[in-house]
Amino acid sequence: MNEKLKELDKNREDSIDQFLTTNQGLRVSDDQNSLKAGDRGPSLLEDFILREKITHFDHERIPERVVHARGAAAHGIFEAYDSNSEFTKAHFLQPGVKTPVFTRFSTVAGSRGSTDLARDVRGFAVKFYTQEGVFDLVGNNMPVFFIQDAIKFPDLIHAVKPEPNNEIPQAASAHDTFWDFISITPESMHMIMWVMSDRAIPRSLRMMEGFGVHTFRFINKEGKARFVKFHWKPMLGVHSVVWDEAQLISGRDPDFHRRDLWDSIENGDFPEWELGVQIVEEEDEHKFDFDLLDATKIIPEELVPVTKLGKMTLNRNPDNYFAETEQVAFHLGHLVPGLDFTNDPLLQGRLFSYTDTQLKRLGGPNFHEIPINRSVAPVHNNQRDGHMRQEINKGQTSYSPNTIAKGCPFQAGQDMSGFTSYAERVDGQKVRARSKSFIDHYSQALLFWNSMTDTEKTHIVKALRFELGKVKMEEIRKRMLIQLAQVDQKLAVLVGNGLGLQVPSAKDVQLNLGVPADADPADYQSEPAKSDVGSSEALSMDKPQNKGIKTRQIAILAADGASGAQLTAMKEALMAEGAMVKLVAPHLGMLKPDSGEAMKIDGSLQTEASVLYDAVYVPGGQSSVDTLKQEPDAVRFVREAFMHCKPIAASGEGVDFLKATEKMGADGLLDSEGVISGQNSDDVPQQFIEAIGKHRFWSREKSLV
Ligand code: HDD
Repeated sequence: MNEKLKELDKNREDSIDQFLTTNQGLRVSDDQNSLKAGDRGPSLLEDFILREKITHFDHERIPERVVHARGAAAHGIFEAYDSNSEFTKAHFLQPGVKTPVFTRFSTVAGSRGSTDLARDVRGFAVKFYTQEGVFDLVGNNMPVFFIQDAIKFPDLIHAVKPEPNNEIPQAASAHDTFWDFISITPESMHMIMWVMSDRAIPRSLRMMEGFGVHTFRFINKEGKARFVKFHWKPMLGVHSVVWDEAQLISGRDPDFHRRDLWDSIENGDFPEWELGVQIVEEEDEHKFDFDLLDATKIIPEELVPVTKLGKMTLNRNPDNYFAETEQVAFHLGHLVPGLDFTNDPLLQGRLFSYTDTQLKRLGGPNFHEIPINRSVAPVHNNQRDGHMRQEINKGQTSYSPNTIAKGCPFQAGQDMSGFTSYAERVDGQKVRARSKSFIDHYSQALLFWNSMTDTEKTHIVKALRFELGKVKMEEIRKRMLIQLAQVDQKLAVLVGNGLGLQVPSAKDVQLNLGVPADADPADYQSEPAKSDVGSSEALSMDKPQNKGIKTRQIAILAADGASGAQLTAMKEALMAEGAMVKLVAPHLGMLKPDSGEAMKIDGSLQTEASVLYDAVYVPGGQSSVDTLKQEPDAVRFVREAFMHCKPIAASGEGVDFLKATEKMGADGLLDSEGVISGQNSDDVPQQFIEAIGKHRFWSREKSLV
């Protein structure tokens, strides 16, 4: 058990074999009836047991996070690799050091009860309980952001949240206010490419990358500073679902991502990520054609590769959602020696916002004492009192300097792990302005577009058609087409085709942006995209990742009379590769195969759908196949798997079922890539496993580009 989990133990409560008590420890003899004046009479005010129970209930809710309200989290461990000391003195990054972590993933726009499958950025926040204090790496699953300056954050969030008059739509950016804002915020265009890409609809939280977004600093023992950008790389590869599937999952299982994270940890399939950094020497700060302080820019991995620092393994689910996942409080200002900030104006504003929001959300300045937030490094200072103070500070003094307590608690020098800010030279006039080095808003949006495969480009075009299709005001759609044309004319035309709109001509750009007359044009304009931006392979997800099929969810679709031999052979082969196999049948209970013992059915066609699975297999057995053909839900199961480009396999008579499905709205199914149909059933498992490893077969989709 890691140190943080041990520390949490003293706060854990378990009611098994215990008496029910009030909060004062009084045993309660009747928790079902309130105290009344006669059994048909009014309840009595003196019933302190009733009052305590109801009062506590009345106060159960705290404000949800103003952004990132919906999330799921897990405990784990981070183990540093061998080679980091040269770059940072941070203790948790020294060779072999193991540090407890608590990691929370989230969507951004939706409320606490919204669907996991919203098209949205995902938060990726990691709390490291290091020996030198808490370090929070509060990032996202996309490496850039919508805006360059924190002062615009409330506007961005007001625009994307449900509209204030009718609180519609929930957890969706597809509405007028969001696109109104975006259409006159060119700096958002790079991020828009990411959010409209498949990155915004991950297959699972375990298959997402994470990014610190801003440029931070590493400081080593000698005091040498370097710029760094943080990356989390999932060991299972980076994968997404398709948009139609995301929408269906939102109905079938809005907890899809949360459940997947929970289940995989319960099953012992611990999610893992490698942490890495792109390192830039201080003297190279200005060698790029973008500004390292601009959070709308990446450093292409081709220019600066990612150096791996260590591995995070999430290996324990929380015991209590509220106590841990809801009350965890992240903050960029939770920092340890060996790390420091930069002057990125988005980062600088965040440094204020996170403490402020915790004060509101968790109710006072003692949120660091809530068990999940407590540092494992000892805490001693002269801060005192406040709502819900837990610590019982001893002694006469709570000030510094003092003599009565012999100067305690002491300040620590650098050699005692004391934090000192990096002594960056700062020299400038006080101005409310944006650096001209932030002005190119389109080149990296084009870099992203160029780096996508045709499939990924098609998905971006469709996403934009969907989002802008939900926008009611035509002038907003047109302004968006103008913006997109600044990135790539073809992209704008393709989106325009879907909207039935011509791309307005370039000379209308300024006119149509609707820039307020008194605005500073620098906030709204950009240099045109550079012509030679090239592409970056690291940005595409549509490439062989060779990560196997571990933890992939596979449905075996069968009915009574299915071939016991084929079913068992497939199940065993898949499980040997670490996949999770579920038997789905028309009814729950036991399935009687044509040979061997009855098998437990994991889900019926009433509760299951292929969108909840990565692939589907139909074994032979005439009577099984005959039954399935009569079940519209079984046909739909395979048809949807086909539409969503998933691997499908059948053996023996199972192939007849695929033929029947093909006739019912799945044209070309049997000849498609990723569909394995073998009368010779022995080969099917191996081919199926290879196909699942490829995730999706996009050749089934109509390309738009
Ligand atoms: Fe933020 C929460 C990530 C910009 C203000 N943010 C929050 C969370 C994540 C991020 C992952 C959820 C933490 C959790 O799980 O509890 N935020 C980002 C990233 C940003 C970013 C990667 C840009 C690079 N955020 C940003 C700005 C501001 C905020 C510019 C304000 C000026 N963010 C907040 C907040 C939240 C928050 C209001 C809401 C709940 C919380 O902090 O604890 O303070």
